[in-house]
Amino acid sequence: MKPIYTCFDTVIGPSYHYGGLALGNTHSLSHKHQVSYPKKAALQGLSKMKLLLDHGVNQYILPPYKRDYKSLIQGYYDYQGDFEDNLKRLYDDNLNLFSAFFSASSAWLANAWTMTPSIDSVDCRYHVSPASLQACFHRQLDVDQTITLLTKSLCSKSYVTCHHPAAFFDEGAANMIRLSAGGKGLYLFVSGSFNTKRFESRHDSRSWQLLVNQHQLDPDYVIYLTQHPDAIDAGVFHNDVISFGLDDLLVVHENAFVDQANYCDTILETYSSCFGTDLTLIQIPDSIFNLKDAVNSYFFNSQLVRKHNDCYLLLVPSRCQGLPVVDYFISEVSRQWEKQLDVVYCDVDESIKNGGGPACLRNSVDVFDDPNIIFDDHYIFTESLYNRYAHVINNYYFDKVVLSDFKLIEYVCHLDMIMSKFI
Ligand code: SUG
Repeated sequence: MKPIYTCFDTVIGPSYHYGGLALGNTHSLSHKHQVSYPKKAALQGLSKMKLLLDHGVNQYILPPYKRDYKSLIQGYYDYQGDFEDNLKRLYDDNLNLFSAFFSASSAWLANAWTMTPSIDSVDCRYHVSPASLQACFHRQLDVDQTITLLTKSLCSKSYVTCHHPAAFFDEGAANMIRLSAGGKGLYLFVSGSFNTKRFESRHDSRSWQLLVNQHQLDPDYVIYLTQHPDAIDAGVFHNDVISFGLDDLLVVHENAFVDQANYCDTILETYSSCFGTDLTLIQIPDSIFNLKDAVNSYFFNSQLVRKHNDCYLLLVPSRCQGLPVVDYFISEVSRQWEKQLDVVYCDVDESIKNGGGPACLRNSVDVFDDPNIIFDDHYIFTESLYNRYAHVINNYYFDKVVLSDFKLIEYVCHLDMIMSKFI
């Protein structure tokens, strides 16, 4: 069976705000405590899913992750005092923790897990590893819910093995690229470097080694890469901020990896020896588009998808419109790659202001069976689900939010009420 490229996104949650909480993420740091627009953010995310649906992509939608604000805050105060007072108290005592408790960072599903298809494993099962997200406390708070989602509702136990999160730093599929020639995958697993000057890295190579074993992947179809420390210091906190790829196309900034020239040769050679065909590798030179441009524009976070008819679609962040790099890329791709690629702009700018572009908002997997037997069909994105969720967002989400709004118990009750609409 031909693989069905399958995407998963969540609805961006109603408490969406700019907490400035994310390690090494210059967008999050520079928007710290600015006014946020949760309704706009959620509608942008939903429109991205609709665009993919309209292009015939197999898309799943998950409700926003739920946070039990009361337990988090009362737990912090050892259940002493009343919730209403403690809300205000935490805001004054520890603003970052307050923000972390209200974070809607589960929206960036690319970091939630890493899933590999049955064709790649010795036991012919799908495997999924929830990411530990240890680098940022506000993101770690979502891990249990990811485990529950994967084990109790989204995935079929008969086909999918769900592993425990690694005990090492792991930021999920954002640091993985799966190349292929239509069948088995060749994996690029990217992790951070130790010798950075400005920001610590967020992914430990040991997480990938563990995953390769647990998912029973063929070691001959795995390449480990290390992020260039200059890239991390420029704000490349995940590899999907500096490269993207799928099947026989790999697009990468010239300064993404340590020892890049040698590794690019290795990737090209390994691809040819695994599949007997050639990989198209496009390197974007630093001279036309430097690391700062890459981070500011989020060009490399464009979402590349394979459609049913084996044509490809690239959702490029709308803020890249007019940038020379897009013309450069389009001319290189049409010169070097034989497949058809449609390039479409997509506005998820509210999410990018927190460091999450089109590709960060989704997780994905190639499905080699009927997707309905692998995943719970409640989550299949349809026109009617689009209308239902758009209605909830339009009618109940706040237009504007500042962090101090969450000090009010009425606000917090309103968030809980919105969440109940998604069930
Ligand atoms: O972990 N931002 C997220 C963005 C994740 C982007 N994902 C990928 N590149 N795949 C992060 O840095 C900001 C939250 C805040 O500051 O309020 C945040 O968590």
